[in-house]
Amino acid sequence: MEASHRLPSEPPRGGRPGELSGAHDGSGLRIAVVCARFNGEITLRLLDGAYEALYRLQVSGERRLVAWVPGAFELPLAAKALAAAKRADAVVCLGAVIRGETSHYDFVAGECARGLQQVQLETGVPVVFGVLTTETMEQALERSGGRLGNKGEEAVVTAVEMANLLPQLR
Ligand code: INI
Repeated sequence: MEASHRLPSEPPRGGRPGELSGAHDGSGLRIAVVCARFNGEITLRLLDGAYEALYRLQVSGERRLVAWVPGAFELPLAAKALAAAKRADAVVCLGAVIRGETSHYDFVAGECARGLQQVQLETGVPVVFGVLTTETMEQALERSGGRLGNKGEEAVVTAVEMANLLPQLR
């Protein structure tokens, strides 16, 4: 597996004096997942990966929430509602934007990424961009449980790490 696609499952650095890092330990955390139905063949695979990581990092069943939205364009609004209501310590957003023949892809992918970044900066709640933006379906399959890992799984690891880091920074 290429190094750049490795699952970030190594314990984060932070052992030296003055270093801070978020543990990969989800026990006690509330993690919300928002999943887009568009390109559902892919997003279901991302969600499977997310569930695996939630289990592995010990996020308990009653502290998880999964919400479905129509497409990636709707992810920021749902993430904002969850984050603003303080229903989660981190929000994981899953989607798949696959380039078609029109410029629709650019608007959906761009607005989704911009919106999710805006939500986390405005609310202070980590919002993770678990959205595949690919040229082809094959590339999306490779990154959703294929030979290049699973972006949904990686997104949950990032969410747990950030949710554990942020209280230490405040
Ligand atoms: N939504 C996606 O999640 N992925 C796509 O690839 C996609 N494309 O290419 O059109 C897509 N479109 C729908 C969009 O997210 C909204 O649901 C729709 O425009 C209604 O607001």
